Amino acid sequence: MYEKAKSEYQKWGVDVEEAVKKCASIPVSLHCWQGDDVTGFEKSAGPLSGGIQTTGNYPGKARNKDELMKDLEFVYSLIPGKKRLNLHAHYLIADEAVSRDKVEPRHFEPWLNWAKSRGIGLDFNATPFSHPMASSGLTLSSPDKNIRDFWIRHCKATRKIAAWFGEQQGSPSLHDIWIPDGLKDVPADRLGPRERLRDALDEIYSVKYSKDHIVDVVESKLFGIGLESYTTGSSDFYIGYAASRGIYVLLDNGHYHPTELVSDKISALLAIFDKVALHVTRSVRWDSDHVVLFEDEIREIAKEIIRNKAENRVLIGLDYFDASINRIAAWAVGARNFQKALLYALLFPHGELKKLQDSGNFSKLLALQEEVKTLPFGAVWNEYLSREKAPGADWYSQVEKYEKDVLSKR
Ligand code: RNT
Ligand code: ZN
Repeated sequence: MYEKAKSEYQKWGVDVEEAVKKCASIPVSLHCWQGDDVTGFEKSAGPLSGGIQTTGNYPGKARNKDELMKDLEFVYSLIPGKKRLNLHAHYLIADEAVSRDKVEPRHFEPWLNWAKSRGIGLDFNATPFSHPMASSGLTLSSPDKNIRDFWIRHCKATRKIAAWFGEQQGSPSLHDIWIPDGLKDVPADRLGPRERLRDALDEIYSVKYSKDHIVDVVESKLFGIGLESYTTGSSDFYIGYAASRGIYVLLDNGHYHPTELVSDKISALLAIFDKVALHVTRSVRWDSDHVVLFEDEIREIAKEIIRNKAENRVLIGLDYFDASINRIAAWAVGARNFQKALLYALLFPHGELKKLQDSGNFSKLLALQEEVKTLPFGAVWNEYLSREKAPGADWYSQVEKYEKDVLSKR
């Protein structure tokens, strides 16, 4: 079936062997937080807050670093392609309680060793939510200088850790700042919080690191639960901020109005910035962070990465958390689907289609784009899985076994 598929794609000028090889080389950062509903390992871990929410109470979630690492190892074995791991600051490993503004590289040494021995690069996130100092809904844009300073110290500490990862692992670590800051009801001052956020970020980024070690990004949002009327870190704010400060933006496709598409934003940013980062997710009516599907917008995002030859410029990460189903399955379904989207995009005759657009032949362009959709993609996907030593469509039986042997005993 693979040989047959290859010759079908050949007719469209698509080199399938090349596509399969390329797909295996594009790094995708798996989010650690699907494994435990964004809880983390802090001694005083409280409920998830900051306008985001996991729903569901499926049994078997990872309760400590050993369980999370074990689950990740299993999940990685179910997914083809080149993997990274995206950690949050509250996944620190320490015997004692450590204040968020005092996290240090040594608290992440076990993670680095674990990742290095598996050839996995680490990415990192500041964690300015699920914390008493974030209980007002305002962190870096708070009017309270104590609160702002606390989170400035936190973000400086997390950037230091990311830069250390980058140095140790030989590939830059993506450092993402997302803050929940916003207001539930009609603001009396919209500019003040944004000016405070700007100044806080300036203070955080005044510490300079090599670009070989860290890639700094800021992640905007539309609104959070309980913070519906105003978001300090809006898209406009961060694009302007990043452009003027020589850093980058991260696009989370759950963070826009329902008819705004991240697939369209990628090229808008690539025309201006040399990099853009992604959080790939699925929002159902709101930023619900449902498991990623193999659906139109996800394929379109992948096409934008591939057809612009931007696989080294678009830093891909996943970001969703579903606690209502087996968490391993949630991780694997979403990650396998994004792999599918990448491979699907790599099998598109982009050059031909672009020529049709540029020559104004829009009838043929429409006709061919629709024909490409039914080429024998499944046969190539199966071949890709077997070359990557990842299981085929029967992978779920392994999850059932893991659930019986491991998760059900927790
Ligand atoms: C929240 C952002 C953010 C978080 C993670 C846990 O809306 O998407 O990226 O999901 O940092
Ligand atoms: Zn996100």
